[in-house]
Amino acid sequence: MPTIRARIDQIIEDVIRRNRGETEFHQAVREVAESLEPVLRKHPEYAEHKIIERICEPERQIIFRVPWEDDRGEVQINRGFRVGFNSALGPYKGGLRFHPSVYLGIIKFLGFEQVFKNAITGMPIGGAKGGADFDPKGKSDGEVMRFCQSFMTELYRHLGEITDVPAGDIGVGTREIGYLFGQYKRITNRYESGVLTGKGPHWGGALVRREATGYGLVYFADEMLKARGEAIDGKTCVVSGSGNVAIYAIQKLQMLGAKVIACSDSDSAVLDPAGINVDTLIKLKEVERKRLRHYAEVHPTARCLEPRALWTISCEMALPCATQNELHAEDARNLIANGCTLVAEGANMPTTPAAIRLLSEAQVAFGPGKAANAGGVATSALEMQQNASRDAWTFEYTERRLHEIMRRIHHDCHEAASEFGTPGNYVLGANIVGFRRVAEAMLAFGLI
Ligand code: NDP
Ligand code: 2IT
Repeated sequence: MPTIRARIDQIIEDVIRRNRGETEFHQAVREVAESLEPVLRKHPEYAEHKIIERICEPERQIIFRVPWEDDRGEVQINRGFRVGFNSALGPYKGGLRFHPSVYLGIIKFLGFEQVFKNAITGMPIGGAKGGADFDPKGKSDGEVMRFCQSFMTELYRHLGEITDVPAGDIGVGTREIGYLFGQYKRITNRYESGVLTGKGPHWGGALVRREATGYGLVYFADEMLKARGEAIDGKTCVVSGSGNVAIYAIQKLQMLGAKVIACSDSDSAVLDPAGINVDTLIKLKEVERKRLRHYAEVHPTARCLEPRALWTISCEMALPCATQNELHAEDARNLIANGCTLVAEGANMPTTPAAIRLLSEAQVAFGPGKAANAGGVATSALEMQQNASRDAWTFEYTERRLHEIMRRIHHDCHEAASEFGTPGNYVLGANIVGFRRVAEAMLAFGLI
């Protein structure tokens, strides 16, 4: 019999061999698998039934051609993806990413993470992810609409409110969800509200879904601080990105009394010692769809830096909210040297493994995305619940539900880390909570 450690190493090796070149997927699997050694020791039945091996193999992977016509009448071709990773706990659930960097390895890493994240929410949702290598930047509304219509013309046959329910991610917001929903409705002859989440509030969307990931992230960070006898009020923060997650994280941080002095996009970081103005961010990024550097034209107190210079700014809290592997070991060293005591991930896998190690060694509180950014998908599940009951809740009630969910997620991850002898290790806590819930359901279902 191989030791548990050898068995885990073999699982990782097999994933690398069978999914060649998909480096982000390998990284996500390694991070989870390596933390599960104590769980397999406690639950030999998980190893016996090859639960980790089965979880690492997506239940289904769909890859399809997306042809569309640009404004000049030229034919364009993109590649669309939907990976239904695991449906042990509910219908496939997870966002769609439209970004030129998208390929199967990115969608699989995101889908894999989503399985555990969704389990951690405690809601009845399985894990999935999808998207396309389409770049919405610089495209007209008409081009985005034609792309979304073509994308849905293939994808619709794989979806359904109790089969697979996509939502937004990078490059996919309410505008894109609108075009996708419109095409789904037209092709299927069904007003099936629960087939997509992140819809506009006037056509079946939940209030708070737009704010949910950012707000939830800050609620989670708040719980992490409370566990250390600290509070958000008065803390100086930097937030990377300036999209959906970043904007509403900044807004909630400010509501709780923190001072947010910097954010970024892929071209620049903006440092504004007077405090980032969220109204300007919303106008620039959501309404005008402009680059962040224009922020400094409106606010003379602000200056533009290189995007990566964000992590050299002195702060007490850092929230990476842009994309995967954006916070490197060198950035972690700078944050530690400058007095940062908390990092919580709004993005999926934004912190490299080497950076996580350095932060943990320096006793920086670290909130992994699977737990810290789960408020977005949890509120998607609340949207599904409202759609199923043909109801619409108030902003206040929905936000209260989100807040309770984030408190419970923190509590569960904190407890699990302590149960396995590593109090304060949220990476381990989150992986254990998520894995155990999926594993128990898979055991109950037999070999499927
Ligand atoms: P948006 O498209 O709204 O914003 C993305 C932001 O990140 C933009 O500022 C963008 O800058 C920046 N960014 C994206 N890709 C890169 C890159 N390769 N290099 C540098 N900067 C980049 O996306 P979201 O805010 O929705 O998503 C941000 C992160 O949060 C992602 O990791 C996503 O998976 C994760 N997430 C999102 C949830 C949601 O509900 N939307 C839920 C949970 C996690 P630019 O405009 O220049 O590209
Ligand atoms: O990464 C994520 O959790 C999301 N992009 C949100 C998924 C969802 O279904 O709301």
